[in-house]
Amino acid sequence: MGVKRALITGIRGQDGAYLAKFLLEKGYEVIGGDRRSSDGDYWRLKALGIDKEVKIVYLDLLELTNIMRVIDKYKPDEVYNLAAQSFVQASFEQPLLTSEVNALGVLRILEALRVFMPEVRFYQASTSELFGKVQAIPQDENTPFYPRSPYGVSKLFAFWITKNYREAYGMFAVNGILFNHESPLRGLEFVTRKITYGLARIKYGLQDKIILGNLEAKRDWGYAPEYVEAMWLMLQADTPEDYVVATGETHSVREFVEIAAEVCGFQLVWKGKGTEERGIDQKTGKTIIEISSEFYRPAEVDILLGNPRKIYEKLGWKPRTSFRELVQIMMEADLKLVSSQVRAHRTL
Ligand code: NAP
Ligand code: F7E
Repeated sequence: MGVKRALITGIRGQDGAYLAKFLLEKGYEVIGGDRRSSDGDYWRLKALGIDKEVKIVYLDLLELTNIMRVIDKYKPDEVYNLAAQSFVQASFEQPLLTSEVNALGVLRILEALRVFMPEVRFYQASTSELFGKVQAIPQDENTPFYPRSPYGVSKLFAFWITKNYREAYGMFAVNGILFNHESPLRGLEFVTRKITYGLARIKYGLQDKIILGNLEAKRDWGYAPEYVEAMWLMLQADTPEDYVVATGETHSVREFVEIAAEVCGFQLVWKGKGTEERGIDQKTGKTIIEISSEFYRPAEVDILLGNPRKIYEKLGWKPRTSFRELVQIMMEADLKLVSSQVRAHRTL
């Protein structure tokens, strides 16, 4: 068999970059679908040193004819649909756009594949947000869904339409139900990166504090480069099935802040309650964390905790990075990044 060709939608995102690197290392030819934007900087691909190796094509999930042309032209062996409006908070402000991209966008791809390449292997980026107001702890492949945001609801449609195309047309179409996964390439608006980048900037005197929302929310946080490997394994399996991908541990936003602050060298103490609570650095007496209702969600997902037993038993995947190591990796990367930004600014 010749070189395998993979099409990754959402190539500019965190997972797009890590998956592209992983597949290139496996000898794949990687086609990266990118919705056009005025900003041509593929910073994540550059950070991984693969910006020259990925063939970028315009691919917007809102445009069926665009999807059809790309699939017909490149005829990929595997399609990884990672493109999405992926920020839960924004989905409350842009529910229609979120649904157009995350729900109907998936159907557009599946229809194009059904017409041009029904033999393709298709991966859909499903999410632990499907469990939302959780009906069981921990959550596995049999736990009923109860999404709590327009994002979660849009992904519910995507989950079922993927399963439906598998059952109705015999397509190799699978859902990876991935719990939160983070890295130094995470977008700055997600809470983990907001904390590590914000603390690094405080450390270097570039900002005074970080303003957060609900510190009690708990998530099952894993390390993104390991999660893209799980996506690939699902498409190499003998039969198309859906899998939960998680660490099997849950931690609060508060714990994330505390470990990140410690790695950064702050001595964090908490004072007050609710939106009046403050995180103070004991060494300087300065407030470095504040709380604002602006960052609370209209409907919150209080706790996510996944059970990855099925993927371990059937495909041999398991997480390798602990929660503390993840926070440390992200905090150290942001300290390095901000330090280089400060140096670059000084030499201007
Ligand atoms: P991400 O960093 O937000 O990347 C998503 C990418 O989708 C972005 O590059 C974005 O383009 C692109 N996109 C948005 N609208 C599009 C459209 N209309 N057409 C084509 N591309 C579009 O997200 P991620 O963290 O890598 O996550 C990858 C996928 O996994 C997403 O589907 C997400 O919902 C899902 N997921 C993520 C997690 C997680 O913890 N990271 C967990 C479960 C599931 P721009 O760069 O131009 O904005
Ligand atoms: O929020 C709380 C917030 O925005 C995590 C996406 O990749 O994972 C991600 O969705 C928690 C929530 O991620 C702030 O209320 C507190 O409880 O980092 P997040 P998310 O909503 O879990 C899932 C699996 C996906 O599929 C999504 O695509 O942190 N929180 N204070 C805050 N969150 C943010 N963003 N900002 C705060 O200031």
